[in-house]
Amino acid sequence: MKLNLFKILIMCLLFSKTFAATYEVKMLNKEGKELMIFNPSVLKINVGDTVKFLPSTRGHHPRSIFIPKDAKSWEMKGNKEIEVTFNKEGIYIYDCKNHYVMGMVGVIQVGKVMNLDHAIEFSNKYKKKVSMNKERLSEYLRELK
Ligand SMILES: [Cu+2]
Repeated sequence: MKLNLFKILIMCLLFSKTFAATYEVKMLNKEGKELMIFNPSVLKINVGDTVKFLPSTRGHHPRSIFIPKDAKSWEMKGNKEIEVTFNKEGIYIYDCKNHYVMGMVGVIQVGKVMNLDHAIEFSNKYKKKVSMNKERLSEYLRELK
């Protein structure tokens, strides 16, 4: 009996490693009153989780623009959905290459918040390039912690 419990415990430990979650982010022209938006635009995930960027409507082009030190950047190719696995903890900011001027931006927090000061600094410079929904990124970053 004891041995069985031990086996079960080991199995649980092994499986918990392989049970990384997959999330989906939609790229939308319109959602309610909001135009050119990612949904969800703020995502909190664990290290090792994957995010699929779905081309729900055509013409969007997500790409990372701010990532933690030693993390990998990403960019969508063509109109195909992309899957990104996040192995480094911290805040990631991405936007849509075609609609960033309209404030099409998103935030992913992987594990603990580690680089919030840098992210805010980045956001303050970034919003100079944005003409619509200028405050979106700052608002998104305020949701972290
Ligand atoms: Cu777009």
